[in-house]
Amino acid sequence: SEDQKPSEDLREKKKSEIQSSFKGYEDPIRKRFKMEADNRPKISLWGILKSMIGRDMTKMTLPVSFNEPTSLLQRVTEDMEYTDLLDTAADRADSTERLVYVAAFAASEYASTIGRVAKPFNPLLGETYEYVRPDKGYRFFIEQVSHHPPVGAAWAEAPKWDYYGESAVKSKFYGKSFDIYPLGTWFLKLRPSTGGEELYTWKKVTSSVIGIITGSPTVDNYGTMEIKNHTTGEICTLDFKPRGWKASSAYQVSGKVMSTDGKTRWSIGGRWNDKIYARLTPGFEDSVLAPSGKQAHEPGSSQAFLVWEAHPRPPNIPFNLTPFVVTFQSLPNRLRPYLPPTDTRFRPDQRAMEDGEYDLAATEKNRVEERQRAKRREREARGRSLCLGGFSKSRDPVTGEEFWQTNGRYWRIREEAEKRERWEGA
Ligand code: CLR
Repeated sequence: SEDQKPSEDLREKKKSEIQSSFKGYEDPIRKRFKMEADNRPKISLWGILKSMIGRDMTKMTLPVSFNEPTSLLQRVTEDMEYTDLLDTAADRADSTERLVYVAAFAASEYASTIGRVAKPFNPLLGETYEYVRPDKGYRFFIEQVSHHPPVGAAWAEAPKWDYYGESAVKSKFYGKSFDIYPLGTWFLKLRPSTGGEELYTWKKVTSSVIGIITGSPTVDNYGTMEIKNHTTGEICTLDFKPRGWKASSAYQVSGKVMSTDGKTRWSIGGRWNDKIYARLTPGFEDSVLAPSGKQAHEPGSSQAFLVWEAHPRPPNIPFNLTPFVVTFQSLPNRLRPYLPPTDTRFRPDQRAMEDGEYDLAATEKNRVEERQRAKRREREARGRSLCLGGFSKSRDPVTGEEFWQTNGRYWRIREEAEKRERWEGA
């Protein structure tokens, strides 16, 4: 069975599967937008929101100047910024140490939320977004599989891991804060150097816009995350502290990795906007060995080591985006023929937003949404299946939780699109 196979076999197999999807990504990644700075009109958030207390996000219509030039599909793609942590995790010989890196990955997803009090564009039903990084060895795909309620199904693959899950949120505006509760479970299949495959899951914590009334809106993330290795039974808990009144509690995250007997192996601490450290519980030093047989960290120390550090945030990027996000909407000529018309990169409204043409963005947004309604009616009439990614709802046999399983349809059609020089089935 797959459980026992040596890691090289499993990793090689995946590597050869995803290789052909790297086509189209030969150009260097994008470094900046056309526009130098966003001159968004400064409007009071409270002034606009006060009439919407009690509503959820799907029932709030906001001027396009509250948007940022990303889509919700791309906000999920932001999870891919620190996948090097997963590569590192897979190469650690000790399972509790792997869990430290996986947990750091789960927490790293929040670093990019700082300074981003803006609404991403709502994906249309059937909208897709692919993001491939040959330099990092992964391919990522996400598709909007439901409109009411909005649901995105995501699937990422690399030689050492698969990461997949459902992006769906519940949201509510309480007046004081605007809270977003993610619903789906995220799954990670890791192929450790020691062989076989491991399954990890976790759920995302609450994101919240606070300081709306006082006029200094900020994004906070809080709650407890439980990252579980279902293969070994080991658990990591991470506690994201709510910002509160004291500046010192902002961004704080702390937690521990426990072995199956409930003993704490590692303590984890730091700030999710900056750095995360881990410290081995004294007495466990001998059991954590690097694959080479050398001690994984400085010998004899129960000193904290740096697990993760956030990438710098250059201050001059429009909309307070990260350099990683700036690469998302780039559309080089070599990539064009590989993309289906449903890809977010073709949305004229988002493109206009990125170029700072806000009025155009607003009219294009209406046009796109209108066209989408017409297209949906037409498609329903023809009874065509919508799902390009070949997603279907399944239940994981190990955790018992629901998830969107893909049959790999998207990447298969993409490969054939090359031969036919156009997309079919979109
Ligand atoms: C959180 C992680 C989930 C996917 C997801 C969905 C909705 C996103 C949320 C994440 C982050 C916060 C978010 C939210 C939609 C709106 C909200 C971007 C990425 C912003 C901060 C709200 C802005 C407030 C407006 C009134 C301007 O997997």
